[in-house]
Amino acid sequence: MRVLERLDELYAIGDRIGYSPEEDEAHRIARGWMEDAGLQVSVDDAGNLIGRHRSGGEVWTGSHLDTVPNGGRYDGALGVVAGIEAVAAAGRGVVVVFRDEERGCRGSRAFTEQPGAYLELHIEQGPRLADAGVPLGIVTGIAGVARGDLATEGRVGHAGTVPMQGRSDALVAAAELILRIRDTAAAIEGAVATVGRVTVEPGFANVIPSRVILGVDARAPDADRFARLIEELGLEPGYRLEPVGMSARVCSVLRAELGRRDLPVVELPSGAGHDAGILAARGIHAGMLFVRSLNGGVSHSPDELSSDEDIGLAVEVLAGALSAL
Ligand code: HGY
Ligand code: MN
Ligand code: MN
Repeated sequence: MRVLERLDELYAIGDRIGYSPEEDEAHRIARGWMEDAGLQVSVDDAGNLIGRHRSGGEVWTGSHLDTVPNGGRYDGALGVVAGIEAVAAAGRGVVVVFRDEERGCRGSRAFTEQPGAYLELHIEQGPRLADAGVPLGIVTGIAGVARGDLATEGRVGHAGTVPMQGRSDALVAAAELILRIRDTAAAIEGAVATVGRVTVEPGFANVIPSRVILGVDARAPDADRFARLIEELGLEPGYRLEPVGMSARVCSVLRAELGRRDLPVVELPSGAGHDAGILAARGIHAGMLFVRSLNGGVSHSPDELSSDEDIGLAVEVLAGALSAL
């Protein structure tokens, strides 16, 4: 299947950090695929790649081609490759490739067009569909995400001469804070919090740390729990996207498409952030179709996996839904 071959071609580039030469290379390849499909190609000021079917239509689809370091084969890329197929099959509509989704949806936040509707296919990146034994799912909403730093202070000193009693070690304090962050999120149903980055100053093994900065990612499925989590963490987010619902209109078209194929309808929230969330927050009718993750739902990892059969079905449902929208 051409979709799988194209996913392999993109994966072979390796890491594609936002606005890197590798992301540029992926956009160059995708541009060629759009042109081969007869789409009219343009690039906006943020570097988002747009392919318009010559028959017109304001129903958009797409995703992103950037990745996290050592990421998976499907995150983002599947929605782009499948989107090109689906717009070509539907004979109308637009496919967009947003820049730099992983570091804060920079491309979609700078995007200025007003699609009539937007539908993104994405791998689930979690275990829910596999646990339910179904290939596809309809996303009901996208969790709020807040990212920011929390710091601890200590008293710098010589690692060999300062007695353990009376030390003020910033990294020991950070270790205690990381456990408090974990417990705070665990106490709020559906909330998650992660410390993905630890910066130790001055960072030599023979110096008692004077300061530690923790990079925190905190998420929750609705506004109340999101606000509570941020407050209880004492986080001042440098990046904050509120929880957002998906379009009822797009969800009902997806339900109909699954029903037409006698497929079970499972609806689920997304813990991962997506470009669709940026558009939905702007009032655009945005929705998402998830395809089942295998391997326990692992993502942001080379072990990310979906089956060829599920992907083939997802492309079909996407094309049908774009036509129906
Ligand atoms: O971090 C996220 O939720 C997404 O993978 N960018
Ligand atoms: Mn993604
Ligand atoms: Mn991702």
